Amino acid sequence: MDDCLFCRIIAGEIPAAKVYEDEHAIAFRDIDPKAPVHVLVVPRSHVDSIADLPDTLAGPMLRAIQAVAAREGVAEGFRVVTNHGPEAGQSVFHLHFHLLGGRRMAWPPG
Ligand code: DGP
Repeated sequence: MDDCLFCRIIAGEIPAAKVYEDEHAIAFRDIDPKAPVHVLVVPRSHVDSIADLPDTLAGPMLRAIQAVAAREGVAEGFRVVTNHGPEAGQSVFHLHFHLLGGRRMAWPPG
């Protein structure tokens, strides 16, 4: 999608600090990190949010999250968040999983 920020990052039109990529997913550092490790794990194909995630991508996205956690050195403790819709705080409408780690997490989240 031409007007999608993350599609443009995936296409290489907008720079991002990429930390991982495979056939289905790419991952890059969040521009406004909320933890020492804050990576966005994103499907290459455009999906608006988790509400539209097809079965064929569900497993690959989780595998990519596991791989990024290992690569970032937080496999022992990390949090995964995805926001669906403005009410939940979604601001970029291309599915992304926030992978957060490197500090102790509070619960419940805000
Ligand atoms: P959400 O609010 O859940 O839709 O998260 C969107 C995240 O995307 C937010 O944490 C900030 C991040 N973000 C927004 N614009 C950019 C950008 O241009 N580059 C990168 N790396 N991250 C961005």
